[in-house]
Amino acid sequence: MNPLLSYKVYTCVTHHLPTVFMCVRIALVEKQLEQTSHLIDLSKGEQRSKEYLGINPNGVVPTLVDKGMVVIDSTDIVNYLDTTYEPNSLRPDSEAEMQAMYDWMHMAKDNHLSIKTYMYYKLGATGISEEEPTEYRKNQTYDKALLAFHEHCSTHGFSQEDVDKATAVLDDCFAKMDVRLKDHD
Ligand SMILES: N[C@@H](CCC(=O)N[C@@H](CS)C(=O)NCC(=O)O)C(=O)O
Repeated sequence: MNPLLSYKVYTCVTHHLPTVFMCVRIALVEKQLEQTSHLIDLSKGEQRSKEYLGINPNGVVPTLVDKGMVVIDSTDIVNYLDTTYEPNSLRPDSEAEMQAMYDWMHMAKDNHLSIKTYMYYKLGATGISEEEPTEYRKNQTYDKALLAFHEHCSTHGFSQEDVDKATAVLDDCFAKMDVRLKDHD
């Protein structure tokens, strides 16, 4: 059995707390759930180890392992926690607001590669090293767009045009957030 299946939440060692983990952490606290964190060192590429790819085929954090159930992607983790555990529902009451909640969650998922493009460019990150792509390509069979992102990043890097496109997606998202937050606390 993959030894990582005995832990609970996989997060990462960074100098900042990634938003993808922050929302999972907030959900865990709201749902009054204990957690055991296991740190994955992104700077050492631990997220692409064979064992970690065995529980999260995308090779990213966070991952939740709950009673043998593996959930990947922060939005699905939050949704799983909220629908599985009773106290303090995180969901709105009306159908319309529920739909809006899912639209925001899907947008967060859809914007992921734009956020990554922007971050990698700004941080000058190279992602996968020259030796890694073959293994990663063999093991990461789940998210083709993410695979293409890493391959593009390790072979060409990002151009100003790539970053401008990513920035436009994020600007659009922030503009929608401004509208939504205008009349809400
Ligand atoms: N859509 C994913 C994104 C996860 C993600 O990209 N996590 C970053 C940390 S902020 C990561 O693991 N990066 C490592 C890498 O790209 O190799 C989620 O919401 O869980």
